[in-house]
Amino acid sequence: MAARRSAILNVMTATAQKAARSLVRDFGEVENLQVSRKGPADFVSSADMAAEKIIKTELKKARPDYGFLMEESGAAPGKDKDTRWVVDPLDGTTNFLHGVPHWAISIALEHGKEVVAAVVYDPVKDEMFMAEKGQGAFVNNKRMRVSGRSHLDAAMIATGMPFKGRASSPTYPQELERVSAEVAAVRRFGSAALDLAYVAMGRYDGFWEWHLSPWDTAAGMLLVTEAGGFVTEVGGGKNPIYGDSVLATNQILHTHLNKLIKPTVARAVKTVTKTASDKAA
Ligand code: 2AM
Ligand code: CA
Ligand code: CA
Ligand code: CA
Repeated sequence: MAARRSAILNVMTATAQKAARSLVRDFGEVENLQVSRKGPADFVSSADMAAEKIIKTELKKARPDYGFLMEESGAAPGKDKDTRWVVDPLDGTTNFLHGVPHWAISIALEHGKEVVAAVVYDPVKDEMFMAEKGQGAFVNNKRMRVSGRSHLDAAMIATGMPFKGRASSPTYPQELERVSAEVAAVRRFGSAALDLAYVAMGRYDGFWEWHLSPWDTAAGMLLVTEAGGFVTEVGGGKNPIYGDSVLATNQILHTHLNKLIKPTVARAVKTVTKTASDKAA
C-alpha cells in the first residue's frame, strides 16, 4: 500500500531531503569539515550546524508559529506555545566524521507534549521513515510493522554504549552481559534515531539506551509505536523521551527484555541511596 502523505509529512520530508543534500555533500569531503568538542566524547561539526540551519529555515517558512527544540541551538519557543519541532539535524555524528555511512536526520512534531508526526531520513540508503499519530508508520512507500519474534534466543537487540562515562551508567556492563547471554545478537551502530527506526521496521527486535536526549528519540519513538511496538523507559516508566532511558521492542518481547535489564537497575538505585546516607551520617 502506498503512503498518502499529509501536508505536514510533506513539509517534514521535504525539509529532511533539503538538509540531506547539504549533509551528503559534506560527507563526501569529511576531511575539510570544522570539528569542535562540546564535551569529552561529544563532537559537533560544520555539517551538523549547516543542516540544522537549513531545517530551521524550512520549518519556520512552512509553519511560522511553531517553536523549536534542536540539538545545537536549543529551545526557541514559538507564538504557538503548544507546538514545537524536536530536531536532531545529524544523528550519528561520530559515524559521519569517521566516514561510516550510518547516520540520519530526525524531525519530530510535538503538540501538547505529545509527538504527533515523525520523520527519520537516512540519505545514504535513501530510506525515509515516517509516521503520524494514529496513521501508521511507513518506510518510503511501504507500511512498517515491528517484528513478530517471540523468543529472545532468536532476537537481534540494538543498544548504545554509555557516552557519558562509566559513572553515569554503573549498571550497563551487567545489563549488556545479561542481554548478550540470552539473545541471538547485540548490535551497536551509533545512531539512536536509526536504531528506533529499525525496531519499527522489524529489523531489530528491541533497543535500549541510557541518557539520550529528546531530539534523539522523539521521532523514532512514534515510528515504533505506530508500527505496533512498545516504547517505555527501562523499568517501564512512561516518559522515554524526557526520562533517562529508552526501551523499545516489538509487542511480544517487552516484558522479557525489561526483566533482563531491570534487576541490575534496582540494585544500583539501592547502592546509590546507601552511599548517600552513609555520607550524611
Ligand atoms: P548524536 O550523534 O546526534 O550526538 C549513540 O549512542 C547515540 O547517542 C546517538 O544517537 C548520538 O547522537 C548520541 N550521542 C553520542 N555521543 C553523545 C554525547 N557525547 N552526548 C550526547 N549524545 C551523544
Ligand atoms: Ca551530538
Ligand atoms: Ca543524536
Ligand atoms: Ca546530532
